Amino acid sequence: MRTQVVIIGSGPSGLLLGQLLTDAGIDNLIIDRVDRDYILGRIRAGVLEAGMVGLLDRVGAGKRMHEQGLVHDGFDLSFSGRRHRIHLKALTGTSVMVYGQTELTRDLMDHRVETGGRTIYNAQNVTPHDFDGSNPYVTYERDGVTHRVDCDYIAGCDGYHGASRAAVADKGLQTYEKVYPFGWLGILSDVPPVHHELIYANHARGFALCSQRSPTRSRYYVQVPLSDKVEQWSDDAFWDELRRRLPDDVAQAMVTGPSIEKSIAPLRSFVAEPLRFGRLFLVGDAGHIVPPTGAKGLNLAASDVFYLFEGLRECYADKSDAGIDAYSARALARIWKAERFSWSMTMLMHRFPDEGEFGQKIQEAELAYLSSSEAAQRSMAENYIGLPY
Ligand code: RFL
Ligand code: PHB
Repeated sequence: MRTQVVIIGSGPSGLLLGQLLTDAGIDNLIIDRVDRDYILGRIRAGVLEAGMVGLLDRVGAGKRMHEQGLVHDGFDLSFSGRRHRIHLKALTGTSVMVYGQTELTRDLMDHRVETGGRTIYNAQNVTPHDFDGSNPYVTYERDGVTHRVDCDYIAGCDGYHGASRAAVADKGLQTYEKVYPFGWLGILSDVPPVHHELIYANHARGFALCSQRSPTRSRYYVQVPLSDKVEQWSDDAFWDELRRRLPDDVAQAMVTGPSIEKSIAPLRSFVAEPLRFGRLFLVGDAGHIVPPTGAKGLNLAASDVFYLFEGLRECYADKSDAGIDAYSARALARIWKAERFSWSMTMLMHRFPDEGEFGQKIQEAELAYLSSSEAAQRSMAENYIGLPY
């Protein structure tokens, strides 16, 4: 089989890139190691920057997002028993869209089918080959048979544990990493959100986040030690702990109910450099991870996709390599700024076991400064709504 671009991974990065390429008349094939339902079972991101919203509109997959997504003009920081609103819209002129990654992925998958895009699911041992030369190809196994797909380029959109970054590990790849000593225990529940916007809470017992998916579905998180297991946390224990970390008025207004999903995600910052190896490109979580505190992971994947798509389009339409030559540096410039923001918001909002009372006092001082300085709020808002690309 032959195609122009093989995309490894059918997460948001792979699907968005595939649709942009299809719309530009560039043939592509997506290969994923699991199936559609498995991918749609992952509960992940919830906050979309305007850049991501614009890309979904551009590929014609934004209809349901505009019907069902929630436009948020701000969010609250909670600390010392009170709340302070960061007014995104007033500070930057821009809002964010709250729409679940699951729904966005479903929309992109459905649109791909409608527009004739091809996806191979349940492919084992997906492996990129010969991307250093001019005739790369990808092999995979399915039902015991090995298949080969020849192509011009390979986009590694296969997430943090994928095959693409593994294939370049011994080719001069440099990695930068910070692992945080805690995780987020998250639950999804069909109860109305406690507040119409998100609340990020700094509390002596640890961080908490009140998020949402719709007017009837809430997503909540609490910081937990890495040693905690999800089985240790009954729904009642989760709700009790969440309420303890929120101001009284919020805790009292909280509507609780059974969880429909519960999981623990470790927090890490990670960047791989460079993001291009000959005709293979690393895109999205395959190349970098941010802790979820700044809601940046999915949105960074979207800017990578945009830069790579522009480069590939120039290759085919203009016979120019300038865009793909610039891909790694352009993407990394934006990635590091989002890494900085995600790290700083993580440091500001979580309890660090080794920081002690000094660390807590510094956090309180920074939060007090934030609530009194419009310049500090504007800086936070500018990063939260997403830097331009
Ligand atoms: P994905 O979504 O991991 O998709 C990768 C796809 O590749 C497939 N795959 C393979 N296929 C073939 N061969 C292999 N060897 C393969 N290995 C893997 C997988 O099956 C999968 O289908 O990466 P992608 O597309 O780059 O998307 C990245 C986002 O998923 C991620 O950055 C966000 O979810 C991060 N994130 C958030 N981002 C935001 O922008 N806003 C948020 O509010 C936000 N909240 C979050 C988050 C991530 C979280 N967790 C669980 C890590 C909240 C949480 C709790
Ligand atoms: C979510 O709704 O899952 C969510 C929202 C904001 C974040 C992280 C996760 O910063």
